[in-house]
Amino acid sequence: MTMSSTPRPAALIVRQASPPNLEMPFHTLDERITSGAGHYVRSHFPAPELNAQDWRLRLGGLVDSPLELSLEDLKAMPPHTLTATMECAGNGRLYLSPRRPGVQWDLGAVGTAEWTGVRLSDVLERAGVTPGALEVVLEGADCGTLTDPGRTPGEIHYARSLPLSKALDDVLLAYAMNGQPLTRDHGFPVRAVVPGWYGMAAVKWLTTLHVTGTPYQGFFQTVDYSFWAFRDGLSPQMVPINAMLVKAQIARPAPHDAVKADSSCEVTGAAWTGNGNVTRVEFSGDGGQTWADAELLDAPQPGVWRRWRALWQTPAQPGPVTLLARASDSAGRTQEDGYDAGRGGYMINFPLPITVHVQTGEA
Ligand SMILES: Nc1nc2c(c(=O)[nH]1)N[C@H]1C(S)=C(S)[C@@H](COP(=O)(O)O)O[C@H]1N2
Ligand SMILES: [Mo]
Repeated sequence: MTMSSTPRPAALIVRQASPPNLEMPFHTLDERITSGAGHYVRSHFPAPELNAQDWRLRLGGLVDSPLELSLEDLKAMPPHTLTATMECAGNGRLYLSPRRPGVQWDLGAVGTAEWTGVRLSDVLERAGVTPGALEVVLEGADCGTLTDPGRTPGEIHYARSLPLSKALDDVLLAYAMNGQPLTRDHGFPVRAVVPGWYGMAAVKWLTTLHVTGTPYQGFFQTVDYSFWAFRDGLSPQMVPINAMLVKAQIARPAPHDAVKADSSCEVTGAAWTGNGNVTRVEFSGDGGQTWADAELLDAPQPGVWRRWRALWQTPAQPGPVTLLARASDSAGRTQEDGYDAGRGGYMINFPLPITVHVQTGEA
């Protein structure tokens, strides 16, 4: 299904030129699947230049037989294709006040793609995971040093771990995006895809899998991409960011657009969650005083956003107006107002205020 007033594909917005950190102009949201060229890029280090012939995936640690697989080996295994919405955990950081350090993402560090590759569980089964295994560490070929949000202990590789249960469930080692080989920016030749989780888990330029019996404590698991969780009535604990929180975003009208007074305005957007399906999207054209249900345009599909639309009767009075959207999911969660500072600039899922300007006459 195509949304009405189809926008032209637009270039990505450059938030940082090198390494490339690029976001989709979210007001161009159109098809459910984002084009490869329209999908945001989030990289901490310069993209390594790997070639398909020499690339190897090494699997070691708590396994019966360590593996070394070529791209051909992977492609000889049963292929699987899945669609996943991936949001950077810092998406929407621009809406935090006071400003938090990090890339100042607007609405576009999110996208949906169809990924093809092999199941991580098939690779793990081939090696034979031994008793006592707890996590799988995924490491990329990219490396460097950072000073923000903390100083790295010299040069490090990008790496994240997954609990064994997630690794054996639905994680893909993908070599294709929307039917094409991965581009360099998206992790050529192979990256992980972790359905329902924020993007930081989807390790690009994957070269190493290591099965461990203790929780991995790497930089991107602790210093970065962790948050203070309040659990069991205890003092807050640092927990690695994992599943995406429920969230709706408005695509059109775009922030600061002019809209015609006393008219019917179509509002469109998308909503996603890491826990089941989005079941409801509500829209407010008056800064949250009143809400009405939006229409969901896509069938439910776990891990994939649903586009939505609402018809908004604009006020007769000219002036600025705040639009809001709020989603709920099948896990019974609804976006909450306010931002928990313990999230440290990540997991920004309060309803984002989109200001538009109502104009009389020629809007
Ligand atoms: N090796 C490696 N993998 C990585 C990253 C990285 O910097 N290096 N960034 C992560 C983050 S924070 C996100 S949001 C996603 C972005 O994937 P994309 O660039 O394909 O959109 O990749 C993840 N995987
Ligand atoms: Mo991210």
